[in-house]
Formats: sequence, structure tokens, C-alpha cells
Amino acid sequence: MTTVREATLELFRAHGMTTIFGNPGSTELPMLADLPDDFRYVLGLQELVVVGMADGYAQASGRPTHVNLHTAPGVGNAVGGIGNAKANKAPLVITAGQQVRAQVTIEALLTNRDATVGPQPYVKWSHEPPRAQDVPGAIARAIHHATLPPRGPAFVSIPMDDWDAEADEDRALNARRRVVTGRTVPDPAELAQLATLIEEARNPVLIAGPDIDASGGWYAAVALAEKQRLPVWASPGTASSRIGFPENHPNFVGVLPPAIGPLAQTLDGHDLILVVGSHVFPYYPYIPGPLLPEGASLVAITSDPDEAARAPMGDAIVGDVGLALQTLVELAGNSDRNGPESRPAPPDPPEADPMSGSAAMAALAEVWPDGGIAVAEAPSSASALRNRLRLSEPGSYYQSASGGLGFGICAGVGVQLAEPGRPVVCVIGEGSAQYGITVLWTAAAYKVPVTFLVLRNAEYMILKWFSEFEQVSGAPGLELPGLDTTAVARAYGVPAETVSTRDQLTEALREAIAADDGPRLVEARVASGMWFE
Ligand SMILES: Cc1ncc(C[n+]2csc(CCOP(=O)(O)OP(=O)(O)O)c2C)c(N)n1
Repeated sequence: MTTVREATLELFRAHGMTTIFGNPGSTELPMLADLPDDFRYVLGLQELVVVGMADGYAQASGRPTHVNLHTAPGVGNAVGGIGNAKANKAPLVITAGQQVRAQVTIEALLTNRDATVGPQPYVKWSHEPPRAQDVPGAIARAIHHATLPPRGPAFVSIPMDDWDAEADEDRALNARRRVVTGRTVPDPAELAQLATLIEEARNPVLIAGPDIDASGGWYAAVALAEKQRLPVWASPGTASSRIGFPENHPNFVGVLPPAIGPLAQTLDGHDLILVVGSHVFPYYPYIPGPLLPEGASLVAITSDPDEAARAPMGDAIVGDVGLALQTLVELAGNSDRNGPESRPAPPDPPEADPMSGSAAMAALAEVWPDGGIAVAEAPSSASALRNRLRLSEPGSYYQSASGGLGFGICAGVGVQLAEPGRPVVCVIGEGSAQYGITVLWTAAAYKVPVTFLVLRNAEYMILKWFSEFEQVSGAPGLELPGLDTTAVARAYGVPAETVSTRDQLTEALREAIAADDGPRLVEARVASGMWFE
């Protein structure tokens, strides 16, 4: 007899899903009992952490990734992370334990009441199978939902007595064998028309979004920009959750501002705005103005029908971003337009103790390793980071697409697990770090050689900046006095030190990045302020 559990483990093997990110409870133990040696269980100490690690792992590996959560309270803790994963289009297959079937209706302890509702609206599909025999098929369906475009989390609640039940072998075998793919080339006639529009435009511009990287369209985006001499902006704000175009490329002109008025003003003079692989646009804050510059039209290419439908302006073509770009490169000729002017290098920041956020990012740029990956959640230094690192390889940058804190510090560990050959540096505000701080234990316990750079300014700086913008004064809760992240790190087993000048930081980072026996944490004391360059 094959059990539901055996059939499900075979399904996970067939999809290469042998790493499980989880936090166990008694309702999950039957699935985890005697986990075979070819499976790896990565323990996170709180569910937001579990999901954040899995999110980073799924994005960096491009593979569906299994998250196993404890029934109602575990899923509840995870919801913020699931919201991030949906915005990040991370293909997570989330399973959670449930009370035994005989005790669900009477709502015995650990019943996940209305289990499928809990993670809504952040999952693409949510299900509790009606029979134990349906578990492998339900998980297979969740895998397909998670990986079909747009990628994102799918959820299955599994009563704990299902695992030892007898599987329906024919169903399980067929579920395991199915290959479901969803990369579709957009309508060739639409693409041909778009190629002509680009060629004939007087002053077209490309907005590069995160799905260029996720879809493997990076080199095609570069080829299109070079052929058509397009200036390239990175998509604004949280739509810059991944980098879609090399930021040291002569055609790259910067990151768009995220509010309506300034965004349209920045694009003034362009007659065709081509947005590729991005939400149009996750505006914030609200600074009204026209959506488009005078005389401009906009065309977006996205694999996400919802993104296409909800955009407030312009046309959209739905289909795989990488394949669309390849087709456009083939169709578009060489333009003899003048290319954009290259961006100047950022100025050297003045010496100071404590250093500025710009100086901290200059130190990081100085020691930036070959193949390095930045995972960022450092609000007041986010612009300085982009401007100084100018990351220029695929898969080099991750931040939350929804702005939900707690993603960065956890995703840094997941990205490093998925990319063991590339050094990961996680740049985190001291406030942001606390949302997922227990991930430091996982990093130490699993010897994940990620470098955490924590920027300590003793405040929620960006909220002070927003207070000014919103003309709010006297809001409580914006100061973080005495928050010693190095002491916390040491308690979790991560070697940590504090520095306050650029030179000290350069040295500390050089050592921390070179260490390959486990994580290191460097806390940089930085001055209060917003650091834009
Ligand atoms: C889960 C969650 N809670 C609260 C917020 C609101 N928030 C946005 S930025 C921020 C402060 C971040 O502080 P820190 O990481 O120290 O960075 P700084 O602004 O000082 O650079 C907060 C609390 C959020 N985005 N996500």
C-alpha cells in the first residue's frame, strides 16, 4: 500500500521540491515524521520568517518552493509574508496542518476554522481537499497555480490524519507525471505593431520592471535598448523589487519617482513609453498630476492579466515578458537616434562620524564582490544603495514589491541558500531588521554565509520624512533608542560588530563578505537623514 504521505513526497521529488521551509506544530508532525534524507528542512522560528526565507529562495531559484506552516496561528503569523510573496510573484506552495477530520466540525483545539479563508486574498488558490486521497492531487494543483503566470503563493490545508491514509495510486501517479507550462508569446500581430511604433517614435523610452529578470528577459532588454537607443528607467518604488536592466549601462538613466505627478514630469518629452514587466505603477505617496506627459502614449507588456487590467492609462499586451522582448529584438531594426547621456558617478560623500547613509553605501560599493547579490530593506538609504552599487547582472537585487517589512532580512537567507556560489549582502534598516530578526538563528544554525549590513540611525527615519510630507507633527513611535542589533545577533550565534566611519565599515564588510563559514552581521551607525545619492 502507498500512503498519501509517500505519494506526496514522490510528487515533491518529481518537482525538485526537496527543501521545506517550515515551523512545525503537532498538526504537521505526521507529515514530517522520519523525513527522508534527500529532503532538507529549514527551520524558521516564526512564520513570517519561514515565508520570507522561502520567498527569497523561490525568486532566486525560479522554482516552486514548499512552505509548511502550523494550523491557524501559524498561517495567521505568516499572512504578512504571504502578502509580500504575492506582490513579489514568488511561486510558494504553502501547506498547513489541520485538526483530524473527525474533529474539525466540532472545532476541537488546533482546528483551522475556515482554513481556506485565512490566507486570502494573497493566495492564487486556496483549498482543503475533501478526501485524504485528494491530497497529492491538491498539492499538484497548488504547484501549477504557483508556477503559472503570474507566479504567486497557493495554499493547501491538510488534516493531520490524511498522511497515513491509503493513496489512490492511479490519481497520485498521474498527478505526479503532469507537466504544466504557461509561458505564452503575446499575439505576434500586436508585437509587430509595437515594434513599428517603437521604430517610428520620435523619442521612445523603456521602463524596465522586475519581471524582466524573473522571466529571463535581461539580455533581450539590453539588446532592444541598444538597437533602438532607448533611454531606460527602472520602474518606480516597490515595482523595483528586482532590477530589470544593468544599472551601469550607458542607456540606464535612473529609477523613476513613484508618485503620479513627478513620474509623468520625469518622462516629459517622450512620445512612447514602453513599460516591460512592471505594475503600472504602484504610486506612493499621492502627488496628483496628469498620468502621462503631454502627447505621450504608453504600452505595457506583462504576463499578469490583473496588472494589465488595473493600469489607469495606456495599452497593455499580456504574455511572457522574456519571449516578448526576444521577438521585439528580432523585429526592431537599428535606430540612428541619439542615445541618452550617461549618468555621472555619484559624488564622494564627506567624512563624518557617524557616517551618512551615502557613505555607508559608498563603502559597500568599494568592497562589492563579483557576482554579489543585494537584498535590500533600508528605506532611508534605498536610493543611495541603487545609485552607488549600480548592479548589473541578472538576479542581483531583491526587495519587497509590497513594502511589507520583514521580507529583507529573511529573504537574504533564502536567496543565499538558493545561490550558494554568489555572495549575498542583506542591507537592512535597524527597524526593518526586527520584523524578521529570529532569522539570524536560522542563518547561524544552517551556517548560511550571508552578510547582514544593519544601518542604525536610532529611528524610523522614513516615517519622519513622510510626517513632513503629510504635514503631520508629533506622531509617537518614530524613535528607536538603544536598539542594539549586534547583541541580539550574538545571542542567536551570529558574530557581529559595530562601526561608525566609512573606513571602519569598508574593512568590516571586506572581512564579513570573505567569511564563508557562516553569517556575519555588521552594524553601521549612520546619521539621521534621507540619503538619495
Ligand atoms: C510590516 C510593516 N509594518 C510597518 C511598516 C511601516 N514602515 C515603513 S518604513 C518603516 C520604518 C523602517 O525603519 P528602518 O528600517 O529603521 O529604516 P529607516 O527609515 O530608518 O531607514 C515602517 C515602520 C511596514 N512597511 N511594514
